[in-house]
Amino acid sequence: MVEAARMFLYNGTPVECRAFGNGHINRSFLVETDAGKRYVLQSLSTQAFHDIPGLMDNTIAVSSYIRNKTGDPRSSLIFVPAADGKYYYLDSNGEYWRSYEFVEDTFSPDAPGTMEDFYNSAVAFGTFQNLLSDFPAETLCETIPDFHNTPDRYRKFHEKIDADPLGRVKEVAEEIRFALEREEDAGRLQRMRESGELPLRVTHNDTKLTNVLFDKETGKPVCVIDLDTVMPGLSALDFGDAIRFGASTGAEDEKDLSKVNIDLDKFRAFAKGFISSCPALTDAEINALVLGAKTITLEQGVRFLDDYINGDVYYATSYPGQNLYRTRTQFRLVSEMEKHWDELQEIIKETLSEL
Ligand code: GN1
Ligand code: MG
Repeated sequence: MVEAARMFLYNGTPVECRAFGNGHINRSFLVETDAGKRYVLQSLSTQAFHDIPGLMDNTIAVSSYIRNKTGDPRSSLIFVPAADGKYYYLDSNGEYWRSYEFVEDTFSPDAPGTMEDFYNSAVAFGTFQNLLSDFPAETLCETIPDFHNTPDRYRKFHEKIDADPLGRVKEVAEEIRFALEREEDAGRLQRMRESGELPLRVTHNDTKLTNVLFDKETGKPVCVIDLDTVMPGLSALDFGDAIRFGASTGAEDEKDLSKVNIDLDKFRAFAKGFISSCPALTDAEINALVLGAKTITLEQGVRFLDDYINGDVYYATSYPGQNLYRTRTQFRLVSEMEKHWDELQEIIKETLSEL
């Protein structure tokens, strides 16, 4: 970390560096220099991302595009080049690093955030997608191929079940049954993508509320962060991933499942913020939003369970069994969405009529 901190062209010399943030994949640090400037320094997971130079090209291209379009210097992150002019640094241990200017006077809410934060995050992600509706998608590399290709996630999941490397499969028979009963349904959006019924967009693909910075003073969204998974994708899944995380009444690893429900008021608030700030959405996309929420929540449960069966090698965990608890909250939420299906569809309809 110290080696990396010295390699970026900072304003001043780093004098302090401490752990920062709560991502499951990359590790983040906050660096302070003797010039009083603060930067976020991140070590990027090469297990998740196999093409870091490509990932940084995407990130820089999208961030600059947004800043040029809005004319607002705070509307996307400003990355700092390393001494060789590249936006990443490969250290002597083969670890990749990148760094960006810390955005002062902002905060990123802890899950699940307040109603107002959640509404504002919907505006942030809806605006993000709308700003990128004319971005040349073909110039982006796929930083994780098939990232939200749900049938492909299921295919890999079947492989893990068959391999059962740690003998954990027998412990999770009930969770596996839950996932497999819904396999057919889980592929619907991908099939609509392939048939052209749903347009391909430049999407964020990790629309957790914690990936938005808010202004400390006004509470308004400042910018969307974590562009590692910006790729061509489906708007319904961006919508859905935000719901999965932010409209759940419980934490992602809550152990008491009776606390995990879908907050219909939060769903309504998010739908209003997202749809109203993304006029580019087609009718077919709007009709797919509820299915997007269910699909991505199911997919996320399958991904957590896959990692549990595989020995917890992908997601950072802070205690044994965390991936299994995470799986259960996701599946509980899926059941909640199924139970409230008609109400959720009705909320989308009402939102549209009120616009
Ligand atoms: C990971 O690292 P973080 O928290 O930004 C994951 C997302 C998951 C999320 C679950 C590259 O995101 O896809 O939805 O955990 N990112 C990657 O909370 O796999
Ligand atoms: Mg992320």
